[in-house]
Amino acid sequence: MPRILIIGACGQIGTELTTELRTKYGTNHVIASDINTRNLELVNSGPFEIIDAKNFNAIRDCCINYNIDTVYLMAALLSATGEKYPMEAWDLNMNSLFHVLNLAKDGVIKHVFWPSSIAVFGPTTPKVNTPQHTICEPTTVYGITKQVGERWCEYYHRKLGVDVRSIRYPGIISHKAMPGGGTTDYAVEIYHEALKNGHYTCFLDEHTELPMIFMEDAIKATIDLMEADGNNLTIRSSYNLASISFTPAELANSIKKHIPNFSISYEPDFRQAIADSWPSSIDDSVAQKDWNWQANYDLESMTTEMLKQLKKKYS
Ligand code: AKB
Repeated sequence: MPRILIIGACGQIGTELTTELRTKYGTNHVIASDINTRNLELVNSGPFEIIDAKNFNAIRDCCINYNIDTVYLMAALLSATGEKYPMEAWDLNMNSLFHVLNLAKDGVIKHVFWPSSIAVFGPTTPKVNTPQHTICEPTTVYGITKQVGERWCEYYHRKLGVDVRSIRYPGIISHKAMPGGGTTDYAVEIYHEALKNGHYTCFLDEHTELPMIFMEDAIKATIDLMEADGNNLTIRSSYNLASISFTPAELANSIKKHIPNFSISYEPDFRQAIADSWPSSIDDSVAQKDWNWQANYDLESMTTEMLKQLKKKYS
C-alpha cells in the first residue's frame, strides 16, 4: 500500500485526486497539503498539513514524519496567472519540482507524479493531432516551466534512476473545485454561469478549438499511469493525453440542449493569444500503447454530468 503526499491538494485537480486516492488506499495513507486551508471540506476530510511547495525542508519533514513513498506535486501557477507574475511562476513551478525530484534522488521518497500540460506546445507545433515527439517552442512562462520541467524529469530518470511519471494535461473540466488562472478555465465557468445567469461572456472567441478532458477521466489517467508497470513506460518526460476537443461555440450548443435559453457572447482578452498558440487536438497513441489509456467521456456525456452535479450545488 503506497503512502502518499499530495502537494497542492486544495486546487482543482488536488481536491478530487485526494478523494479518489483515499477511497483507493485508505484515508490515513494519503496526506493532503496546501499553502493554506482554503478548501475546508478537504482539510477536514483526513490528514492535512500546511506546506509551501517552495519550502524544501517542509516537504522533506512531512515525507519523513509520515513515512511517505509517493508524492503528487500538484501546486503550480497556470498559464494566465504566469503571464501576470512570470518570476513567481518560474519560482514556484521549478523549485517545487526540484525539491521533490531531489527527495526521490536521495531516497527519501520512491515515486513522483508531476503534471505537465499542452502548454509545452507553441505556435510552431503541428496543431492537429499533435504528436508525442514534436516541436515544443512554448510562448508562455507557464509553458516554458513545463517544457523545462519535462527535460529535468527525463534527466532525473535516465541519469539518477528516479521514478517520475507525468501527463501533459489538456484543459480540465470539473464541478467540485474551481480552476484558477488558466486559459481553459472558460470551459468550467460557462457551466456555472449557464445555471446561475443563463448567459456567459467568453474570454476566447467562438472558433478556438482546444483539447479538454473531464476530471473523472483525468484522475483515472493519473492513477492508471502511477500504477502502470514502470518497465512498460517509454516516456519519462511527459505523456500526451487526449480526450475531447471542442470550441466555445460547440460547448455552448451542448449546454443549450439542456438549457434552451442559454446564450453566449464573446469578448476575447489576452488569453486568446495563449489559446491560439496551443494545439487543437492531441495524438495520445503512446499513452494508449504503454499503459492502455482510454477516455470515457465525450462532450455530451460530460455536459450532462456537469449540469447534473452543479444543479445540486445551486438548488
Ligand atoms: C491552463 O489553461 O493554463 C491549464 C493548462 C492547459 O495547463 N488548464
